[in-house]
Amino acid sequence: MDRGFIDEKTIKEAEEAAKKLGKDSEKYAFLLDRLKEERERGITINLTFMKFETKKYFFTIIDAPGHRDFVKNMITGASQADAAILAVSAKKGEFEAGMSPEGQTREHLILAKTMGIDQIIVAVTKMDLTEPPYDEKRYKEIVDTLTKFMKSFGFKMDKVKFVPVVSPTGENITRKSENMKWYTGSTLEEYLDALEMPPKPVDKPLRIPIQEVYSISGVGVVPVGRVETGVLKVGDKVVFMPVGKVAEVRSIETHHTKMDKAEPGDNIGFNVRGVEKKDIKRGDVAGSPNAPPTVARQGSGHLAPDCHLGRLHSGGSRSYGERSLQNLRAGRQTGSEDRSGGREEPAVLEDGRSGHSQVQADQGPRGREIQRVPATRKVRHEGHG
Ligand SMILES: Nc1nc2c(ncn2[C@@H]2O[C@H](COP(=O)(O)OP(=O)(O)OP(=O)(O)O)[C@@H](O)[C@H]2O)c(=O)[nH]1
Ligand SMILES: [Mg+2]
Repeated sequence: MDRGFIDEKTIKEAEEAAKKLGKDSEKYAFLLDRLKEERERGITINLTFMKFETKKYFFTIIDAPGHRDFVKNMITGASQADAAILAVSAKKGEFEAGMSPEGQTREHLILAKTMGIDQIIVAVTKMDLTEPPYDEKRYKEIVDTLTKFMKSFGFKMDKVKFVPVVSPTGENITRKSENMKWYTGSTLEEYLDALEMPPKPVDKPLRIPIQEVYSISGVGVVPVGRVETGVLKVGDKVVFMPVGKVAEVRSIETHHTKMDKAEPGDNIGFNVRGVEKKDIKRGDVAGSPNAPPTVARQGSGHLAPDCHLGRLHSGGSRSYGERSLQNLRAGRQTGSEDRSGGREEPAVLEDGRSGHSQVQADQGPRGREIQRVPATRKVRHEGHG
């Protein structure tokens, strides 16, 4: 807001909605939380994408939910991020809750690491609500606890920054705080500018994992996703896998701005002619018909069962709502990063551990001959898997 990327009208609208619900203190949260349920419950549910520019970069902010009920959306958001800002409350009891065994701060750090995000800016928020306010000792305690935990989880701490902030007033976000003279580090905005830009693999074949598909009246089908590799241009033909349908790209947009081509890292919506909305789904991948995304029934990868799923057995099976991961069958685990320095090929990957597994889909990827699993089905635990 301090940088003028949110217009007056949007700010007014958020303020009024907050007033109406008697939640004046949440007017800024309402800028990103726009669903009725989000505003009533005072939590983020959906992902919100918003553009933002610093002196150095054009950012897409992905606001992701912290609440554990919506962790699936958080994972989708994290999968598209190059870096993360983790907001951690300094308020008495709130930090402790986040770091408890079931806590959300703990879970978000584990997920960020699992999704390959190593650049993290930890914003220690609510510094105005510490006892006493703006307490340096409380900040240091939080930094120490998080540093220990993150180190044990394999984060390289030279890529992790900590900054004490007060969100509603913007202290240490866009300007140094008068109330925290003891803090000598950079502002959050300066840390954003110091992030390292990941390489842009423009020479690789086009791959756009689809996050959502819209059908907009007067426009047509608009898949949304982030370009991971390659380049997409207006007029190009694209193929959506696994359905295998080819379509033509009529326009590309990022944050309501038209563009002629999109490159790795760009979050885009692109209007296509030649497919229907029902043909494509979250989790599908768009690519060039000359070098289409391949579809496999078997593969190997680094798996990290999290506390929602529990243990993962060799030979166990598990089904997922997202059909790209239907009924994974864990094969032999070929390695392990068991933090207790455990066995090479354990039969079970426990919660909190990770290891290389060979996996196989019981059903083939979705084709016309294969029954579709309803998208709303929750992650389910089968047998003892
Ligand atoms: N006093 C004070 N209040 C804050 C600060 N940061 C956030 N809040 C308040 O805390 C409440 C929750 O803030 P949100 O921005 O919704 O928190 P969030 O992390 O996005 O929450 P989820 O998206 O639901 O995980 C709101 O009422 C904010 O105004 C702060 O630094 N100081
Ligand atoms: Mg939120």
